[in-house]
Amino acid sequence: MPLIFAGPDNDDDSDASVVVATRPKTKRPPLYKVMLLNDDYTPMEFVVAVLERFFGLNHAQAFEIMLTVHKKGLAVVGVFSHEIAETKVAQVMDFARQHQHPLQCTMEKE
Ligand code: TYC
Repeated sequence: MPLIFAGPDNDDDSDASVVVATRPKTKRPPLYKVMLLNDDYTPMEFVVAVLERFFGLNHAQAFEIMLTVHKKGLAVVGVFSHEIAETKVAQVMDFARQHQHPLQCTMEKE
């Protein structure tokens, strides 16, 4: 037969604090895909130069991604935090505008 004691507690802590295990909410920030779009006018060498300059790709990697964009219409060139993605898009768009090429670069939540 269980003995249930329902009287006042006697643990000397005045019931002042209750420790509850919690799981800290550490939601990782969302990531953004940065994409390059194909067009009929931007020279291939310019796109390769953009990929080397702003995305740290070597020449072979840059050429391969440029060809993917050329054939498929677009490609993801990197995945970044919102702030970094915005910066990359702005850098590419500014550089393309300076050289009067219609190259388009966009970002999208992953
Ligand atoms: N289609 C372009 C050409 O034939 C090359 C190109 C590749 C343009 C990738 C844009 O994002 C691009 N000159």
